[in-house]
Amino acid sequence: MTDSRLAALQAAAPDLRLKTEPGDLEHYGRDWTRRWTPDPLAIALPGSVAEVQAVMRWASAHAIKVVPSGGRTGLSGGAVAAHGELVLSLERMNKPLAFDRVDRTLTVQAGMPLEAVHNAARENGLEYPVDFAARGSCSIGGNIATNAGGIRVIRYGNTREWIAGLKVVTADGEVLDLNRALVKNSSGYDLRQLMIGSEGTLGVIVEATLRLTDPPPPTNVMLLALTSFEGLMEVFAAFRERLQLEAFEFFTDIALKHVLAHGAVKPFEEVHPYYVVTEFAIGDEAKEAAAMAAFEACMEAGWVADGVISQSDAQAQQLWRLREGITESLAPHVPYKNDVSVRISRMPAFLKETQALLGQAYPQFEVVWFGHIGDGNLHINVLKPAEMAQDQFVRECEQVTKLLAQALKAHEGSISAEHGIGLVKKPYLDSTRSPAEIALMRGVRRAMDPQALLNPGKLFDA
Ligand code: 2HG
Ligand code: ZN
Repeated sequence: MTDSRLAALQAAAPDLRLKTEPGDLEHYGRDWTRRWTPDPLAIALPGSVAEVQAVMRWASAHAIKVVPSGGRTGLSGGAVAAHGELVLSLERMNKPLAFDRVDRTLTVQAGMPLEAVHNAARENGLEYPVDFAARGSCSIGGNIATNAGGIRVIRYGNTREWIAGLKVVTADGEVLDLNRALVKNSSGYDLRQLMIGSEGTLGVIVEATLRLTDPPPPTNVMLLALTSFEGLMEVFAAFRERLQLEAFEFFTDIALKHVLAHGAVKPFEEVHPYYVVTEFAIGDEAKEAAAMAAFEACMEAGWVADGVISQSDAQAQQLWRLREGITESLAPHVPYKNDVSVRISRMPAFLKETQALLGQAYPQFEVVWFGHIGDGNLHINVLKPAEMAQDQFVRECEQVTKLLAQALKAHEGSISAEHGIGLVKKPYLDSTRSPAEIALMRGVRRAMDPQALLNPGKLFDA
């Protein structure tokens, strides 16, 4: 370790683990976006809150920029370190700390993977209900920093709903213990909520107290083959009116083609243009009859051409794989990602307009549509043709994202439904937030991190 700044850090925190090998710099300096060349100063892997404090005190004293880092599964470049920053990885702080049966809370370190959080809750007979495909690799701290959504938002809401308390280390190394798991706390600004979704720009989340809920009811998973895009929201209405939906997700035939090529099991003999995976509570005859009634109503109306309902857990997982495997199956094509949302009531008009817009804009590209249609959230992935240079591809996609951002502004939607703004969507923040809002956000940032040390360049330029 030749850098005198790193020697000073090691002297301040003798047991702090630091890595500077090229392979480590590359591994920890990038996230799933893969667009930027990682170039961090070093990787710090603290084992305690005190070590995180030591890192931030040192960073403040030496004006070193710091990228807080979880599982780096983000898709917006929010965890990239490409300009000599110190990566502050919470990877070693990955343990459950306390369970409280009366409060129904689980306190965990921020580096705990989401799947381990699920398991810890279940070991105590309860459920942490936020869930998505990256569960095995992402960390709860990263989920909180981006207010992650996922496949069960329709039933349980976003991460924000489940955070009872947060422990945060500030830019200058203070510890804030926010809300302390209180149910009621009308004592001024809720700084806990401000931290949620702040993308590592206001503080380093080191611990979280999560609310837990009852285990989910028994459910069935149904896969529907749809005849038209227009019918999509009608099918959603037909199911939501009759059933307690746990999930309602959509994808196209192009998405199906890619997951099947990745080993998923073909659901129907015939090819259909659109598909829905829905999961809903069952358990009594009335609910089962309601599910059949919803299905039959959609068949009669001509919106649905075929359907299959899970007969076992294994089959339910097989059906879910068709939706959850999409991101992984597209990764080799280096997709340009859009993650947009509008109010559910605006979805039919927005879908129609966007489909026309993208049809004209991208005749030369393969465009994959999927997402959490029941939350008004669409993922639009544009695939890079193999022969096209990455730079040119991104430039062309950015032109189209500008048009998409204009459509979102008109429909009062959001350029980032659940992935965050990071670096990727920074140029379009003003399609979703007014100048007055952005000015206030900058003011908050200045108040909490006057030297702009934390996650520099993400969300907006400080
Ligand atoms: C999902 O819903 C994730 O599967 C990833 O949010 C979406 O890859 C994407 O664009
Ligand atoms: Zn998603």
